[in-house]
Amino acid sequence: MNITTLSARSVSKAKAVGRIAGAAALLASLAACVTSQQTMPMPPPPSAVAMLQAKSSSSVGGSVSFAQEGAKVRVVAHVTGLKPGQEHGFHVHEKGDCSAPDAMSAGGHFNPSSHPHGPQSAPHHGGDMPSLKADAKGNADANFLIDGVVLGTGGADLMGKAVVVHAMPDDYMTQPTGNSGGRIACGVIATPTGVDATGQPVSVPKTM
Ligand SMILES: [Cu+2]
Repeated sequence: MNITTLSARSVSKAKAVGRIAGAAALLASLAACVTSQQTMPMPPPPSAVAMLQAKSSSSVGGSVSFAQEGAKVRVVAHVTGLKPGQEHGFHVHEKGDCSAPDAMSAGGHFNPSSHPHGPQSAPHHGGDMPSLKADAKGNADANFLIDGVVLGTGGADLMGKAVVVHAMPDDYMTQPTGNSGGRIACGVIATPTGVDATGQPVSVPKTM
Protein backbone atom coordinates (compact mmCIF):
# COMPACT_ATOMS: atom_id res chain seq x y z
CA MET A 1 0.00 0.00 0.00
CA ASN A 2 1.48 3.37 -0.96
CA ILE A 3 0.80 6.84 0.29
CA THR A 4 -1.41 7.73 -2.68
CA THR A 5 -3.78 4.81 -2.01
CA LEU A 6 -3.90 5.62 1.68
CA SER A 7 -4.79 9.27 1.16
CA ALA A 8 -7.37 8.31 -1.50
CA ARG A 9 -9.00 6.00 1.04
CA SER A 10 -8.93 8.72 3.68
CA VAL A 11 -10.58 11.15 1.31
CA SER A 12 -13.34 8.70 0.41
CA LYS A 13 -13.85 7.87 4.09
CA ALA A 14 -14.07 11.57 4.88
CA LYS A 15 -16.65 12.02 2.13
CA ALA A 16 -18.70 9.13 3.52
CA VAL A 17 -18.59 10.66 7.01
CA GLY A 18 -19.60 13.99 5.50
CA ARG A 19 -22.59 12.43 3.75
CA ILE A 20 -23.75 10.74 6.97
CA ALA A 21 -23.42 13.99 8.89
CA GLY A 22 -25.34 15.82 6.18
CA ALA A 23 -28.15 13.24 6.27
CA ALA A 24 -28.31 13.46 10.07
CA ALA A 25 -28.55 17.24 9.92
CA LEU A 26 -31.34 17.00 7.35
CA LEU A 27 -33.25 14.51 9.53
CA ALA A 28 -32.79 16.75 12.57
CA SER A 29 -34.14 19.78 10.74
CA LEU A 30 -37.12 17.76 9.45
CA ALA A 31 -37.84 16.55 12.99
CA ALA A 32 -37.65 20.12 14.30
CA CYS A 33 -40.07 21.20 11.59
CA VAL A 34 -42.60 18.48 12.51
CA THR A 35 -42.30 19.31 16.24
CA SER A 36 -42.89 23.02 15.73
CA GLN A 37 -45.96 22.31 13.57
CA GLN A 38 -47.44 20.04 16.26
CA THR A 39 -46.93 22.38 19.20
CA MET A 40 -47.72 25.78 17.66
CA PRO A 41 -51.44 26.46 17.18
CA MET A 42 -53.51 25.59 20.33
CA PRO A 43 -53.69 28.23 23.10
CA PRO A 44 -53.31 26.59 26.52
CA PRO A 45 -56.48 25.99 28.60
CA PRO A 46 -56.90 27.96 31.86
CA SER A 47 -54.46 26.74 34.49
CA ALA A 48 -53.53 27.51 38.06
CA VAL A 49 -51.14 26.42 40.76
CA ALA A 50 -51.07 26.26 44.56
CA MET A 51 -47.72 26.26 46.35
CA LEU A 52 -48.17 24.40 49.64
CA GLN A 53 -47.16 26.00 52.93
CA ALA A 54 -46.44 23.78 55.95
CA LYS A 55 -49.10 24.13 58.67
CA SER A 56 -49.71 22.82 62.21
CA SER A 57 -45.92 22.41 62.74
CA SER A 58 -45.57 19.98 59.80
CA SER A 59 -42.78 20.01 57.23
CA VAL A 60 -45.09 19.40 54.27
CA GLY A 61 -44.30 21.18 51.01
CA GLY A 62 -44.87 20.86 47.30
CA SER A 63 -47.22 22.10 44.62
CA VAL A 64 -50.61 21.30 43.18
CA SER A 65 -51.44 22.34 39.63
CA PHE A 66 -54.86 22.60 38.01
CA ALA A 67 -55.78 22.69 34.32
CA GLN A 68 -59.15 22.77 32.62
CA GLU A 69 -59.57 19.58 30.56
CA GLY A 70 -62.91 19.65 28.77
CA ALA A 71 -65.67 19.87 31.41
CA LYS A 72 -63.32 18.55 34.12
CA VAL A 73 -60.21 19.84 35.86
CA ARG A 74 -56.92 17.92 35.83
CA VAL A 75 -55.14 17.99 39.20
CA VAL A 76 -51.43 17.14 39.43
CA ALA A 77 -49.89 17.11 42.91
CA HIS A 78 -46.31 16.67 44.07
CA VAL A 79 -46.22 16.70 47.86
CA THR A 80 -43.30 16.03 50.23
CA GLY A 81 -42.84 15.77 54.00
CA LEU A 82 -45.91 13.56 54.59
CA LYS A 83 -46.08 10.69 57.08
CA PRO A 84 -44.54 7.66 55.29
CA GLY A 85 -47.19 5.20 54.14
CA GLN A 86 -50.03 7.41 55.38
CA GLU A 87 -53.14 8.37 53.44
CA HIS A 88 -53.93 12.08 53.76
CA GLY A 89 -57.30 13.79 53.18
CA PHE A 90 -56.97 16.29 50.33
CA HIS A 91 -59.55 18.98 49.50
CA VAL A 92 -60.14 22.38 48.00
CA HIS A 93 -61.47 24.66 50.75
CA GLU A 94 -63.71 27.66 50.21
CA LYS A 95 -61.48 30.54 51.35
CA GLY A 96 -58.15 31.38 49.76
CA ASP A 97 -56.69 32.25 53.14
CA CYS A 98 -53.84 30.10 54.49
CA SER A 99 -52.76 32.69 57.09
CA ALA A 100 -53.70 30.75 60.25
CA PRO A 101 -50.98 28.45 61.69
CA ASP A 102 -53.52 25.58 61.61
CA ALA A 103 -54.99 26.68 58.24
CA MET A 104 -58.48 26.97 59.76
CA SER A 105 -58.63 30.35 57.96
CA ALA A 106 -59.30 28.40 54.73
CA GLY A 107 -62.84 27.62 55.97
CA GLY A 108 -64.80 24.48 55.06
CA HIS A 109 -64.76 22.41 51.88
CA PHE A 110 -65.50 24.29 48.66
CA ASN A 111 -69.04 23.16 47.87
CA PRO A 112 -70.56 25.25 45.05
CA SER A 113 -73.35 22.72 44.31
CA SER A 114 -74.40 22.08 47.95
CA HIS A 115 -73.70 18.34 47.77
CA PRO A 116 -72.79 16.12 50.74
CA HIS A 117 -69.14 15.21 51.30
CA GLY A 118 -68.21 12.03 49.44
CA PRO A 119 -65.95 10.14 47.03
CA GLN A 120 -65.67 11.00 43.34
CA SER A 121 -67.96 8.05 42.51
CA ALA A 122 -70.91 9.52 44.49
CA PRO A 123 -72.41 12.99 45.08
CA HIS A 124 -69.57 15.07 46.55
CA HIS A 125 -68.34 18.57 47.28
CA GLY A 126 -66.72 20.27 44.30
CA GLY A 127 -63.61 20.50 46.49
CA ASP A 128 -63.52 16.79 47.38
CA MET A 129 -60.50 15.03 45.92
CA PRO A 130 -59.00 11.53 46.25
CA SER A 131 -56.73 11.25 49.30
CA LEU A 132 -52.98 11.57 48.82
CA LYS A 133 -51.06 8.35 49.46
CA ALA A 134 -47.58 8.91 50.83
CA ASP A 135 -44.85 6.46 49.81
CA ALA A 136 -42.18 5.06 52.16
CA LYS A 137 -40.29 8.36 51.96
CA GLY A 138 -43.33 10.54 52.72
CA ASN A 139 -43.76 11.75 49.15
CA ALA A 140 -47.01 11.65 47.21
CA ASP A 141 -47.55 12.15 43.48
CA ALA A 142 -51.11 12.26 42.25
CA ASN A 143 -52.73 12.94 38.88
CA PHE A 144 -56.52 12.80 38.47
CA LEU A 145 -59.59 14.59 37.11
CA ILE A 146 -62.29 16.22 39.24
CA ASP A 147 -65.75 17.36 38.17
CA GLY A 148 -68.26 19.93 39.38
CA VAL A 149 -65.64 22.69 39.36
CA VAL A 150 -64.00 24.86 36.69
CA LEU A 151 -61.10 27.24 36.32
CA GLY A 152 -61.45 30.94 35.67
CA THR A 153 -65.22 31.51 35.50
CA GLY A 154 -68.48 31.34 37.47
CA GLY A 155 -69.46 30.19 40.95
CA ALA A 156 -67.62 26.86 40.71
CA ASP A 157 -64.30 28.57 39.92
CA LEU A 158 -61.35 27.06 41.82
CA MET A 159 -59.26 30.20 41.35
CA GLY A 160 -58.61 31.98 44.64
CA LYS A 161 -59.67 28.99 46.80
CA ALA A 162 -57.25 26.96 48.93
CA VAL A 163 -55.86 23.42 48.70
CA VAL A 164 -55.59 21.71 52.10
CA VAL A 165 -53.70 18.54 53.05
CA HIS A 166 -54.91 16.78 56.21
CA ALA A 167 -53.05 14.66 58.76
CA MET A 168 -55.37 11.65 58.47
CA PRO A 169 -57.23 9.69 55.75
CA ASP A 170 -60.57 10.94 54.45
CA ASP A 171 -63.38 8.46 55.29
CA TYR A 172 -65.54 10.04 52.51
CA MET A 173 -68.56 9.64 54.83
CA THR A 174 -68.39 11.93 57.87
CA GLN A 175 -70.27 15.17 57.14
CA PRO A 176 -69.14 17.67 56.16
CA THR A 177 -65.41 17.06 56.64
CA GLY A 178 -64.50 13.40 56.01
CA ASN A 179 -62.96 13.39 59.50
CA SER A 180 -59.42 13.66 58.17
CA GLY A 181 -57.93 15.45 61.16
CA GLY A 182 -55.74 18.55 61.35
CA ARG A 183 -54.59 20.66 58.43
CA ILE A 184 -50.89 20.08 57.75
CA ALA A 185 -50.50 22.10 54.53
CA CYS A 186 -52.34 24.86 52.72
CA GLY A 187 -51.86 26.70 49.44
CA VAL A 188 -53.92 29.35 47.64
CA ILE A 189 -54.90 28.45 44.07
CA ALA A 190 -53.61 31.23 41.83
CA THR A 191 -52.73 32.00 38.25
CA PRO A 192 -49.21 30.72 37.60
CA THR A 193 -46.57 33.43 37.44
CA GLY A 194 -46.09 34.53 33.88
CA VAL A 195 -49.55 33.49 32.72
CA ASP A 196 -52.23 36.12 32.23
CA ALA A 197 -55.87 35.90 33.37
CA THR A 198 -56.94 33.98 30.25
CA GLY A 199 -54.20 31.39 30.65
CA GLN A 200 -52.00 32.74 27.85
CA PRO A 201 -48.32 32.27 28.70
CA VAL A 202 -46.34 35.46 29.14
CA SER A 203 -43.25 33.43 30.00
CA VAL A 204 -42.63 29.86 31.16
CA PRO A 205 -42.80 29.54 34.97
CA LYS A 206 -39.47 28.12 36.18
CA THR A 207 -40.67 26.49 39.39
CA MET A 208 -43.18 24.08 37.85
CU1 LIG B 1 -60.03 19.52 53.87
